[in-house]
Amino acid sequence: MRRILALLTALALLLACAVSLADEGKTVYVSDFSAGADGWYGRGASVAPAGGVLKTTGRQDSWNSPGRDFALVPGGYYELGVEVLQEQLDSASFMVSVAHTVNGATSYENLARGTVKKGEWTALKGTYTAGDYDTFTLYVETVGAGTLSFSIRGFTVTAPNGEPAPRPTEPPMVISAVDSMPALKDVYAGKFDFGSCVNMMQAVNPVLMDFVGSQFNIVTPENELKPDAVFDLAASRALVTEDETAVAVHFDRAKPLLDWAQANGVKVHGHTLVWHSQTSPEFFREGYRGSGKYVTREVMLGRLENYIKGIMAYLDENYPGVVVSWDVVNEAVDDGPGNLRGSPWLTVVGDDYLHRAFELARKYAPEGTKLYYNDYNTASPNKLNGIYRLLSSLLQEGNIDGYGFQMHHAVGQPTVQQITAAVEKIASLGVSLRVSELDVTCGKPTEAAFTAQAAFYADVMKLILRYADQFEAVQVWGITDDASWRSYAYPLLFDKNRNPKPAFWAVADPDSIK
Ligand code: 9MR
Repeated sequence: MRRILALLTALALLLACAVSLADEGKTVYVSDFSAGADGWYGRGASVAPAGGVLKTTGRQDSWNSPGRDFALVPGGYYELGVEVLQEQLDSASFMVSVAHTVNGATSYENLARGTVKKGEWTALKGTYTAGDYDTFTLYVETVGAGTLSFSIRGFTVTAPNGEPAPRPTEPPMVISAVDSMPALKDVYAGKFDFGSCVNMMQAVNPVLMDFVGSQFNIVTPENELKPDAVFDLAASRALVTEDETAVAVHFDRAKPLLDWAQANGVKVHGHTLVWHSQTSPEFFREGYRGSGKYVTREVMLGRLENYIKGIMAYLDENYPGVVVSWDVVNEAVDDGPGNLRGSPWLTVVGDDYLHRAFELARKYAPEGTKLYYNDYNTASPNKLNGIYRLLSSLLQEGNIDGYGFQMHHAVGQPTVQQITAAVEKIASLGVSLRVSELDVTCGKPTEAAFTAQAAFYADVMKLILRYADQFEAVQVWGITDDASWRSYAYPLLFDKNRNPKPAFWAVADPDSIK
């Protein structure tokens, strides 16, 4: 039905809008702005048509743009063209992008790119094969240059192969078992929390989030509390003229999930305050300039303090009690001999940077917040020894509460015996434990692969249950197979239609698998 409606609307659009059908019926849409905005509107900006041109002003962010809704046909192949003019910068990069929605969830793709020199009308051209979405909004945005005003003219959408045909109808999506499934949060209630990671695009999909709430009682923002999402480079640069240690933070990407968690009484695990990866290189440099020298240890510790303080203060004020635990430092041990891995933190602060991070997290986190060190490949012997040494040293200062085993595994790799040895060794330190990022790849989606995957999940859960007194949470790293960072190997508990896989039933009842 959705596709028939899309096709009918596409045909109606063909007949109704300012279309040049003269060239053999192949142009789907032309906007010359001669008769007004022609359905274009401002996305976080103001748009005004005049003399065949649409001018966009009042932008605050790079996505602020002129946009228009199009009834594209899923599966249809289109060519896009537009001319862009800007008169403020020597040159600026632009993109034509599409925002599409399916079941209320919006996602984005960039379709054409180009550099526009000051005062020169420049053509951007691209192609797009429309995906299987309910709605499509095409828009023209800058890459950075958030406040730049610009004009567009001659926006065209062409179907060079003739009128695009709708994709053959696929069987409707079946969500069969949801009502009759046990909830993992209930299965493990009283032992440990059970959760998943959730990203921003998922957090704004109410249907999906109802499902998340039905299964899980703790969520980790997949990327939205990482330093590259939270550290506000432009605002920090503005502050740093007064004080080299000043840091500005923002939570634009994390807010949808935090709002949902707060409204639904679901706990949040924060990931991550300090990491060698996904941290702006400018964070470590004078004036927050890429060309600046590394700051001194003292300045960097001041920045670390202000960063952690800013995060904790914002969350405590706006989401009191929601974030119950943090990965204070992520993945600091190398994969070789188990020493501290090279990172700007190590270079600029020195080898006590983890100790200082935990000290500051303890100082500013609300009382009762659990502070974790989080890492992967714990079952590899050298790394296990390195992690053990690090935890022992952090424990001497008393600011760490626990260890997070990421557990990104494949069926049988590592072996359950190796994982058991790792859990035993870390558990012997007496710290809290969590499985922070559990997934188990299984190769192709065959019955045999899913059965082997289920058996491995069951073994891991049996192990965790033996240490249930120490484990505070088990969290899978993703909701459905298609949304996993390793979607190519089907690592999670639910398929793309949210149907439970054998792995789900194994986790829900590990003893059912002998
Ligand atoms: O799942 C995350 C993926 O969306 C990101 O692109 C990636 C970028 O680093 O990070 C993934 O999550 C990682 C987590 O933050 C730390 N442990 C490994 C996870 C998988 O790569």
